[in-house]
Amino acid sequence: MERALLILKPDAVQRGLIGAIISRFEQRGLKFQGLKLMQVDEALARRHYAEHEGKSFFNGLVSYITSAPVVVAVVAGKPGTVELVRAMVGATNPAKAAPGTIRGDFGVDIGRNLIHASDSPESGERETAIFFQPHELIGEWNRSLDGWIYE
Ligand code: IDP
Ligand code: MG
Repeated sequence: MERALLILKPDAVQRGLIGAIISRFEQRGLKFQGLKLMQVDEALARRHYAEHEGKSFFNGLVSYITSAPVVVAVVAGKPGTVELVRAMVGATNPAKAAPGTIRGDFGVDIGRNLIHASDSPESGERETAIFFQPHELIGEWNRSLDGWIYE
């Protein structure tokens, strides 16, 4: 299974969009392996976004992601799942994100872009490991409709 970490950022939670956003992944047919509400602290934010350290938006990004609770989730599917999830999320800047994507349907500002999604299968594994303990994840579980989603 290929996995992506999702973070429904503080703006998504504050705006009451948890259900609307989670629904899209369920409706697409992706399977959740983990899901929780949490408060991200500064150390975790810096670790997660380490690749952006030193960029002009880094401090604002850390403040944003630590400003209020988030929902974190791991979604899994066949190879290609990370790319599919990124397509559902849309461009980083919601003002440029296509309608039909999460950012393109719910956001307008790059600093309030609602959701994080891993950008590669390797990032998916790295980020899953920093947000979830192994016992918080259900790796393999059967869903009766799986045969109607994958041939
Ligand atoms: P991504 O979330 O689409 O993968 P990245 O380039 O990895 O985008 O940037 C991580 C996050 O940093 C973005 O989702 C956004 O919250 C924030 N960010 C990126 N660029 C800017 C910017 O120019 N201004 C403000 N925030 C930014
Ligand atoms: Mg990124």
